[in-house]
Amino acid sequence: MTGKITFTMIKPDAVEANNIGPILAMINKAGFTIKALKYLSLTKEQAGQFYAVHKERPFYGELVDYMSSGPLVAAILSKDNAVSDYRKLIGATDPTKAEEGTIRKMFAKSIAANAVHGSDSDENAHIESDFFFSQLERF
Ligand code: IDP
Ligand code: MG
Repeated sequence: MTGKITFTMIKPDAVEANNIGPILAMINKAGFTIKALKYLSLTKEQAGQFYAVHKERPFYGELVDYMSSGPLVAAILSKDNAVSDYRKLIGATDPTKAEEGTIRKMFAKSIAANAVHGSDSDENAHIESDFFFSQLERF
């Protein structure tokens, strides 16, 4: 069995559009269990730290501004093959390329404001979960 957890955020655009509930419902319906959950906003510095791997990419400044622009929901999700199954559920980074029925196809506004984050590897799922949650906050 590979990777039982993944990390997600419901990004500020989806929170603003009142889509926290519908997105969490899709996550549960797809068989993921919520192991940790919080509602918070990031400072620019925290958003920059979270996305530090993208520092050299041209959209980094825009991404940091956007991810610190309003509250978001952070969560740890559990399921067999959590990382790859969740990437399938959210769809492509660019919502115009995301498949029908995916979270990004349904809820994303643009390639930057694309509704949700999903970890890209088991290693990053753990690093990202540790960025947001202590052991006391996981069930
Ligand atoms: P992912 O979220 O699908 O893993 P990444 O390539 O890791 O995509 O990019 C991280 C985030 O950066 C994306 O979710 C999106 O919010 C933003 N992003 C990616 N590519 C672009 C772009 O070309 N323009 C603006 N923002 C982008
Ligand atoms: Mg990524």
